[in-house]
Amino acid sequence: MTANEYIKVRFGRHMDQCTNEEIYIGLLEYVKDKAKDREIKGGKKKLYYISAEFLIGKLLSNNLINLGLYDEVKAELEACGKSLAEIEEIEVEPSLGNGGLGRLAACFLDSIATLGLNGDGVGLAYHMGLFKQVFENNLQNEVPNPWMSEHSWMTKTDKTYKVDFGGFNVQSRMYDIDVTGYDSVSTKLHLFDVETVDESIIKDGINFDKGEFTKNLTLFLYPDDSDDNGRLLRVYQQYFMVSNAAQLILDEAVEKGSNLYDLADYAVIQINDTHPSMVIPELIRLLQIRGLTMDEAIDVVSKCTAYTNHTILAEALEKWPIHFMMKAVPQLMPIIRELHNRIAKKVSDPDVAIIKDDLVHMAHMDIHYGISINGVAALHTEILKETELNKFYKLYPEKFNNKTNGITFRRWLLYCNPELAKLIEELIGPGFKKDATELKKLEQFMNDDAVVQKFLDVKNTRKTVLKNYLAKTQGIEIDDNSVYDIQIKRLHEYKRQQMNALYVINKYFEIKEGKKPARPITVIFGAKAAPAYVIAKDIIHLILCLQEIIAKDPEVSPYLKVVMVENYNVTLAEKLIPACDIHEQISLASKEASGTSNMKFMLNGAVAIGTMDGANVEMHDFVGDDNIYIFGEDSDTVIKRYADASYVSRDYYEKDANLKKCVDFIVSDKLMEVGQKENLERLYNELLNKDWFMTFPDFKDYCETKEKAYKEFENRTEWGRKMIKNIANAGFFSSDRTIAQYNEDIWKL
Ligand code: 26Q
Repeated sequence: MTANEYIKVRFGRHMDQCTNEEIYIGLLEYVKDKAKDREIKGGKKKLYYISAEFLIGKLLSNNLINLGLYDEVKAELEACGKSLAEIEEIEVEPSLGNGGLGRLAACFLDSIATLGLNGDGVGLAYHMGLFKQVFENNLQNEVPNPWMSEHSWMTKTDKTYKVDFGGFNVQSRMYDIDVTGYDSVSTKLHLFDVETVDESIIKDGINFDKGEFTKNLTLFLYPDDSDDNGRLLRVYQQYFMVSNAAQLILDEAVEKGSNLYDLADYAVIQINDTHPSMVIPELIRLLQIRGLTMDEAIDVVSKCTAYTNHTILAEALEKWPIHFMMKAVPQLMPIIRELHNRIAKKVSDPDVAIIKDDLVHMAHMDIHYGISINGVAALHTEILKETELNKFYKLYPEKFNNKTNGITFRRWLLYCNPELAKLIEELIGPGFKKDATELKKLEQFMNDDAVVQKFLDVKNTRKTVLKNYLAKTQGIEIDDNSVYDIQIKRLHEYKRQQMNALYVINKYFEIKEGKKPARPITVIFGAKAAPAYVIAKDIIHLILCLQEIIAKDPEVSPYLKVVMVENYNVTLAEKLIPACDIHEQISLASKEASGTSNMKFMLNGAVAIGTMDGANVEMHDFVGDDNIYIFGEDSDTVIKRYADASYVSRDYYEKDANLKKCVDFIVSDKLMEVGQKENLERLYNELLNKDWFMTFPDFKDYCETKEKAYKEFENRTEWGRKMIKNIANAGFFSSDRTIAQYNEDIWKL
């Protein structure tokens, strides 16, 4: 049945007689039906990828592509005067993630299904995704971001579980989203909700009664990847997630014939950061209830779980106070103490203990009792082994391994940049869609100027698409003849958006002094800050103030434009990335575990300016010095600076007149005209007295490197070659490769 026929049966009318809403609903149901036909038959062993975040993005087009229906449906729509783009606008993006970790989980699900692996995702059905960001008076405001509706990709199942907390219990229900593999099977994302959830307790903005757990448990995704507000509620959420997961895992294993002693033959669990770590004690608890001894249960569970670390920021490693755990999940504490005691008997060093200073160290539990611990880029894994987790590495060298992140090329090339995908297919055939390493064949065209021009043409097309999109959706005018320089990621000091802002100030002064750039520059930011992360919000304020001042200044505005897009999300990323010329990957070396937007930009023919951090290091290995702009201190230098506490930001400020001028501008009268004194002064003082993420030592090199990049951008043909070099070497960063490695080394499905 075609989509048209389906819609006719569903609404009793031909597509051209239906509203866009009806067509959307019709297509959604049509796709769900098709996905069902492809459900994986399921082998004995199954992967459970448990994650507090799945940043899946809109699903209609993605599913159409993966099911091979995209062209057909697009044509059917066009035949009756409709466009798929219009229909897509009706779909609301479910923002069930903060950033990289959540989007990675979504890319992984796509690749798991595409490779035909027997693996499902397990997470939570947050009613409000991450907050919606609204700008007012150059400040970020947060408002609720509901996404669930009657017609949804989520299907209600009849699976319900009881989850016990200290003093009360709740009933859960499982909702499923089909995950369609590309030209392959479909698997599932299982999202659990509490039956008693109550949206009416949300009051003014994103506030609600934090004490009413049975009503608020699944209302919000935690918007904090940096501060520790609402921590107790987070423990409740995490336990709710893993108790459901554990019950599901045991049910499914038993159904397939497991006697529970052989659970490891039926289930492998990937723990995405420490948010699901309580699955270990919870499984042990449930196995004991089902008749195993503590010894037996620990032995069984120790063969089933693997942990992925996504951060080396010590403050982001989860440690829960015992009194929290006793209040929320008292039934787990005897088990956690037992797990702790067994280790303490063997290893006396308190640094590797599970319980220390009345805190439960989630990562420590994962490492002692799991089969694998991996970092997410080569440098990150090395740093874990050599510094952060060195003592664990010495205990269990065989458990440590690297799995460099990846992205799904279906969403981040075929869908978001069809013009580029088409050009690539014309040049090297369609093989790259299934085997990303075939992109390497593009290198043979690097010296063919006619082909190079075609890549430049595609980029220009996408720059115009972005220009029109921003005009229509955000009321922002940009010049598509300018160079698009883009930094999009969560707002965090270690990612150093503040350094990019200082660069903008530097450029503003240059233009004021008569040094005009060869071509106008458009600096685009997209970032949400955690609502309680004060300095992050001050940085947004600074950027928005700069945007206003520069736009209003006729001397500067023809040459420089700053744009902070509102409510940056997956949908916006899909428009920004194909249009980008230069992307900013400027984290302080050693701090960004991997980064994944860097891979998306590379695949879309943008050139990075970046530090030797995260996966940038591997990108540099592939493309060489001429095709990526590397600057700044390396991770060894940075790690040493922290170790000897030798960094004093004020010294740099006082020695470098240009830097001083830029920093002082933050608290200048000019900025105070449009900004808030309190915010700007706080940021200024933070930089001057702390600058914990060391923007000052890298600033000069950063400015010079950007000048070099802008200059080389003017040699259009040479730049086109750099673009091709990047695209041709992006194959390694396909999540199909990453997932194949997880399976080969860890899951063994
Ligand atoms: C922890 C405790 C309490 C509240 C919130 C959190 C929390 C929430 C989200 C901690 C961390 C996160 C998200 C982390 C994250 O997105 N990390 C990114 O993961 C990517 C995928 O591996 C990497 O590419 C990025 O480098 C890394 O920053």
